[in-house]
Amino acid sequence: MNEREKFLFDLQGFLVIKNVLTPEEVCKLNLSVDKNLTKQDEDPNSAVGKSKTLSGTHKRGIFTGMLAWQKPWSQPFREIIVHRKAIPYLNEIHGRGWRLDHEPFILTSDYGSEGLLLHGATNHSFFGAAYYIYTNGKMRCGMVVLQYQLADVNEGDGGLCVIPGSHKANFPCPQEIRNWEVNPEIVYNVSAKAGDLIIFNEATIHGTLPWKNKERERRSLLVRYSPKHLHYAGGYYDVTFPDWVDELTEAQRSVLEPPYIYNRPLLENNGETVVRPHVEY
Ligand SMILES: O=C(O)CCC(=O)C(=O)O
Repeated sequence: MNEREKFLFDLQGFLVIKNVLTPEEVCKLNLSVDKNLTKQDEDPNSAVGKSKTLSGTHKRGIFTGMLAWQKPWSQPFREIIVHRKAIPYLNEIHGRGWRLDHEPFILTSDYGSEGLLLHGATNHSFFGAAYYIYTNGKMRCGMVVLQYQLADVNEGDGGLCVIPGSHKANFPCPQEIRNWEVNPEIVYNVSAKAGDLIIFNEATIHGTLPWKNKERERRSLLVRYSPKHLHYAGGYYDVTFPDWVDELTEAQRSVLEPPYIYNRPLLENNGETVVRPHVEY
């Protein structure tokens, strides 16, 4: 993570990193999805409350369970849970030791798909699972989201939106803003190309805007990580099961470890797995 990226992530609570995935990696991921289209569900977590501006004609779509899909379709998703280019970012913002918080999922939208109310812990009251602190020259976060775009998103298409800087906000976010009904100018629809990676903090106010692009559907892969001592959402894979854990690399298994500190396998920036005799932060 270079100085420019550190400045931007600290300032905005999110960061766009161009071309993290090669066109071949994007192709492989998309092919796996295309071969499993029948597994797409309506997203049960989609919620627009009373917001008229976030509503749509139907719910957004979701794919889950990709790590356990039939081979070879699971393989690109297994590779992505420890992507070499993502490791240095996670080491910088979580410090030494971090874990896959729960299973990756893919959000999809087509024309008319509804959005999702804006949400995020901010700095309003300390929430030990989603936070942002800067101390002794280091950033530290609760759960963060790595969103790999598998299709282009132009500003105005809809999809992921954020309120830049809101991870440091001290006052509660008014409901009208969470509904995207007033001050839409402070809400940024994050544009990115297929292969780009967006990292955002769960403390940053974010949500989903209704999908407006008639020609292209949304396809975003979300992989969420927490620091080594923390677990946010239900449904994490324990490294002691299921069976397919044996098929993973040492590095991939290390991020499925449950939350704990002592003698934890840690990932070096070069992808090597190490266990240190002392606790590292
Ligand atoms: O990428 C998006 O559309 C927002 C995802 C999100 O906030 C969520 O699913 O909780």
